[in-house]
Amino acid sequence: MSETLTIALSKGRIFKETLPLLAHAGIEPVDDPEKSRKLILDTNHDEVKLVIIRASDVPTYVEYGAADLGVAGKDVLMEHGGEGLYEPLDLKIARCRLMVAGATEGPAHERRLKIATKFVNSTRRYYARKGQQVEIIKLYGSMELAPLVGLADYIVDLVDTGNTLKANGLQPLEHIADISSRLVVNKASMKTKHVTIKRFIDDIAQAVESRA
Ligand code: PRT
Ligand code: MG
Repeated sequence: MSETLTIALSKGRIFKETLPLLAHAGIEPVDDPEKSRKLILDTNHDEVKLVIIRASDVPTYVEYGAADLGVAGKDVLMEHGGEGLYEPLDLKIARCRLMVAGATEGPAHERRLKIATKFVNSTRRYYARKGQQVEIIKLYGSMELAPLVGLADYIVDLVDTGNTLKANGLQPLEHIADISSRLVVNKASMKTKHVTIKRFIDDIAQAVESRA
């Protein structure tokens, strides 16, 4: 590789699960983002940098070309809208489900249901498709609390093991979407750095296959 490549990643589970895929493409970060305060990480290749940002900011960095590539959950991409990005590869990591959850299935309410979520756009689309009028209450985290304190009837959140819901007396009720992380690519980079990016995508695709 000779062209520079900037890859946007979030800390935590996406970083951890992306590392083995990058390793398969011969890319290894020099610093550990959980230990370092650096936001730009060098790798064993001078021309490849990792930028460490909030998960929900990854599509924005890639759309504007501040990063050539990124890894983002499908939940984040569904909220972002996915415009201005290519999404060439399902990495099959950080898997979970986007679900409606609540205390009980309960009788149909007379009044309009209140749904608390940070996934406002996906929630609006889901209930619109069902033809159900709901009031959506935007939260930034700890959605599980909302039904417990009467802020909302239901929540829309990501569920993996279901332990978080259970610990708060809630249960998964309706499945909205299966979620996994996707490789996203800036549209201009795909043209101007075609050979380098194509090779990178092929290497990562092979890594995904070999782990399937
Ligand atoms: O934390 P921060 O606000 O910075 O951003 P983030 O929450 O978006 O980042 P992060 O690293 O927590 O999640 C990154 C991505 O991982 C998400 O966008 C999803 O695509 C994916 N992912 C996979 C998950 C989960 N599994 C998951 N279980 N993201 C969050 N959770 C949370 C969920 O919100 C709930 O609070 O874990 C809890 C449920 O887990 P269980 O196992 O108890 O069901
Ligand atoms: Mg989180």
